Amino acid sequence: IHVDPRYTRTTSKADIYCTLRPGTDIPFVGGMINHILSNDLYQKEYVLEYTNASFLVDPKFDFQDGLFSGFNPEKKSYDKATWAYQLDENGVPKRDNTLQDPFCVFQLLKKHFSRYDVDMVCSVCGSPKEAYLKVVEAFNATGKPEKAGMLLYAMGATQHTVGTQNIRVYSILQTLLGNMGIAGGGINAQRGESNVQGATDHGCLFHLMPGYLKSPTAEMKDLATYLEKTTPATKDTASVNYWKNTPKFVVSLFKAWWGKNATKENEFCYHYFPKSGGNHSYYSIFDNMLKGKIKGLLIMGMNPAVGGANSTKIKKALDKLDWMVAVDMWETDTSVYWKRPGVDPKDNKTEVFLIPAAASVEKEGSISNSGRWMQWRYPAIPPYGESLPDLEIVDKLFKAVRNLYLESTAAKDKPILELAWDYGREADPHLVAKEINGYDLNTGKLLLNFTKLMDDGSTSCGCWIYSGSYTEEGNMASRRDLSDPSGLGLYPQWAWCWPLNRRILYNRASCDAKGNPWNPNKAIIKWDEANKKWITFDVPDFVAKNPKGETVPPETSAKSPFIMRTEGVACLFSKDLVEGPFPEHYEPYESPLANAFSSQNVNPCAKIWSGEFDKKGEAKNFPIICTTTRVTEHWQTGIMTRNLPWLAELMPEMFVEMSVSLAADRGIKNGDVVKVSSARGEVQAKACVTERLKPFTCNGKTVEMVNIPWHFGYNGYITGGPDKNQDYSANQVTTNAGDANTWIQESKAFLCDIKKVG
Ligand SMILES: Nc1nc2c(c(=O)[nH]1)N[C@H]1C(S)=C(S)[C@@H](COP(=O)(O)OP(=O)(O)OC[C@H]3O[C@@H](n4cnc5c(=O)[nH]c(N)nc54)[C@H](O)[C@@H]3O)O[C@H]1N2
Ligand SMILES: Nc1nc2c(c(=O)[nH]1)N[C@H]1C(S)=C(S)[C@@H](COP(=O)(O)OP(=O)(O)OC[C@H]3O[C@@H](n4cnc5c(=O)[nH]c(N)nc54)[C@H](O)[C@@H]3O)O[C@H]1N2
Ligand SMILES: [Mo]
Repeated sequence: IHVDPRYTRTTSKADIYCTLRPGTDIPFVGGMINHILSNDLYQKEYVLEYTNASFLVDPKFDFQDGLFSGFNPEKKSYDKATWAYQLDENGVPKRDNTLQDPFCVFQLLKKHFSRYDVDMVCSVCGSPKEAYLKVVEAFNATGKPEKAGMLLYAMGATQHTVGTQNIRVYSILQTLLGNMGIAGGGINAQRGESNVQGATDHGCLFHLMPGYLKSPTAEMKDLATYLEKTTPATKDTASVNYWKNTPKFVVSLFKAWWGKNATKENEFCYHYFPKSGGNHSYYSIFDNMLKGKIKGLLIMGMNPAVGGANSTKIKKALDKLDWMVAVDMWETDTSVYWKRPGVDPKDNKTEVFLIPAAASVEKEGSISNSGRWMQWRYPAIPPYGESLPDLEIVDKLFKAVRNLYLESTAAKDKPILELAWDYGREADPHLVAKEINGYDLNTGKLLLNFTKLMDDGSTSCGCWIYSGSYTEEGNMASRRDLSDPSGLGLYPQWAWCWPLNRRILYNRASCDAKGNPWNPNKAIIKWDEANKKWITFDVPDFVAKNPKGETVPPETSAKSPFIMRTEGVACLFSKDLVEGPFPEHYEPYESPLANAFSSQNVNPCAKIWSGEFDKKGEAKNFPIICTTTRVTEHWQTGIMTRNLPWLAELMPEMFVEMSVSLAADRGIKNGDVVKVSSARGEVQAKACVTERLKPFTCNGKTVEMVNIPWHFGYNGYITGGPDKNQDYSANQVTTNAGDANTWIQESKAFLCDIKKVG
């Protein structure tokens, strides 16, 4: 089943295709949820036992005209006090197992999504009813216990002001259908860059430390306060609440970083760790650069002059730098921004340094894929010329910085001088991998896995979820055994998977409370009642044996199958996101239509930037929807593919895809040069007039859409637009208005106008 605004190469392989207007996944899936709830298609036992459907919510909780209770219009944020459970005298959430109480999660969910009826949904999404119903019927049939359904998504879902809630709505759908934790189920984020999974796992996000531990903020004055604020607690004794182990993960992390200098007395060097204050995400960095608050930039393997949304603002921000160090394989559009078309290098004050980086095939290390498999790679050839692996570059950089402080006795320099940094003369990736796995500091041996971590300083671990990846038995990520005893494609001896080499997360949910698999033909784990033991094809996601080595019967783990949730169950209602406990449809920041669901047009908590270069377009000037996508022949900002003659020949220039009707309306023929303009800027490219794009009929109105591949810039063999001396790149027209939770840009749905040139 393919759900996409455009008919693509993927669509040509699909059994069922349904189009939708960019930015309308919540009504699309909301309608599926409504269909499940009105036709009793949810997996009853699963929903009752393994979700918070029966939990009672505060009767003061409310939802009116697109807003949940607790909204503060000045701050554009919610006070979440009323989004809480009713608690019994022991402080445990109250339940109604009949699911009839008007304030139980199930009834609130039903009420919320009852507004998403088929006609309303098809009108908002612009989806043909017949195709929509085919999707609904086929996918919702997977609610039967023995059936599985999987949902894959990537940037079509995330790059929206409601991006996080798009994924939330998928998770509610999959939970109602009992598709989480089973073979062939789940929600699979298709990770893009080869190691984007590893990057987030290891803390390359400003608000997280490795292993998804929350970064301390300035108010958290000491380690005790930090641990108290970030370790979830529950009074429900049935819930495993695995994050209760946070102190063990955090203390072991600080031991990995500051080694013997981290002691109980100095709070394991908690005070050495920089405290986060405010938003330091991608667009915030460039906003602060433009304001002159950031003077220097070290940029490693990234090309924001082409990849960043609203890239005119990005380039203007780069102009403000005193210095830039670019670590890359070659010059990128970003490192030569000072000589981009229309700019005189004499006007630029930035000093730019290039440090040559080795390519992925020239170095050793691991990458983690979308399935959390950590796979070890070996160099195929030595690094070219003077280039070095990034690890060695960072190692040399750190050592040089430390040398500058060697004489210092100032307290402020201790975090650098006392850092445990010892990966050899030429940094050895194996030593890094071992540090990540962690050590028993009493014996000096590598830890078996994270169940051995302690919060007293006797263990170290650079990323708790990877503990078990490099043990005394060796490097698990380098395993290459293709056996698959379950026949389910788990390949447990191929590479290594976090956590604990568990291939399917929450696999306790693949069986009923008694441990019988919902689908006996695809069992991952099952309880053998005759012999009173678990039969397992995957590492169980529950305590199958207690610390004494005794088998734990199924009833115990059935109460907490979703061990990472404080509640122990999957959450159909959750306080975690900023704009509401249920997903609600809001229009994109720039939309040709008013919201049909409420008078709240745009996500009330969206991240809206307000500066000289952050203009919003209105439909009266920019009536056409624009989206930006990839083509197979190019990679990302194109700097790795636009210089390869074969790929350049296959996909030689930027183009604008449009429907036959829009082209006719604007007097445009296939191959004509057209100008696409938005409130942020304009670009020129050739028109690609195609039957694959069709206008949408929404709320009785016809709306057109165009699409631009965003791989093109000004540096390289092929560049954006018909004129090599022009600065044309899709991101000059995109908006960087952001999702409310992650601040990712809305580059899949914004407004433009289009005209034939000349
Ligand atoms: N050859 C090649 N492969 C790549 C990349 C590359 O550049 N080149 N990049 C890699 C990276 S980093 C990533 S993140 C992935 C991205 O992989 P994808 O997300 O698959 O790629 P995109 O082409 O950006 O967008 C996906 C689709 O989303 C659709 N879409 C737009 N708006 C909506 C919407 O509101 N709802 C829905 N349901 N669909 C919508 C678009 O029409 C488009 O077909 O690809 C990775 N793979
Ligand atoms: N409009 C619009 N904008 C988008 C998107 C979209 O769909 N639409 N997608 C977004 C997405 S999902 C992504 S991931 C970003 C990508 O944006 P970027 O990450 O900025 O783009 P890349 O071209 O992948 O940049 C990778 C850089 O790393 C260099 N490189 C490659 N290997 C190595 C190495 O081993 N070491 C070092 N040091 N450098 C190396 C390459 O030469 C290149 O310059 O773009 C985003 N921008
Ligand atoms: Mo990506």
